[in-house]
Amino acid sequence: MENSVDFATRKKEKLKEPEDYRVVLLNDDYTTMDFVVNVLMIVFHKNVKDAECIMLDVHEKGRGVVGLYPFDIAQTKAAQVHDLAEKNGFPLKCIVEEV
Ligand code: TYC
Repeated sequence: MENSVDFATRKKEKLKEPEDYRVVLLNDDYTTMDFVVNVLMIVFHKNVKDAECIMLDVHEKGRGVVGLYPFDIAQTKAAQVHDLAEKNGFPLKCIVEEV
């Protein structure tokens, strides 16, 4: 019907969080390439090919977008990166930016 409202769909649309924060990985001179690739696979669920590609891009350009997420998820992933880096003695950093 023309004027009917599908509440199930509307509710779903309303509840969907906007993915408007980007997680950006920063380059440094000390973190190993292998470690960065592993972090990208573990925290961001990248496959090895994509992880290597992102890592090399960050290595060459100084920074690179890893993904777009809702605020809480972006913050959690950044915290996981810092936690893994600290536990392994690397200074790897990533930041969360509003898109
Ligand atoms: N530049 C590092 C090296 O040469 C590798 C690296 C890549 C570090 C990406 C951090 O986000 C990074 N070992």
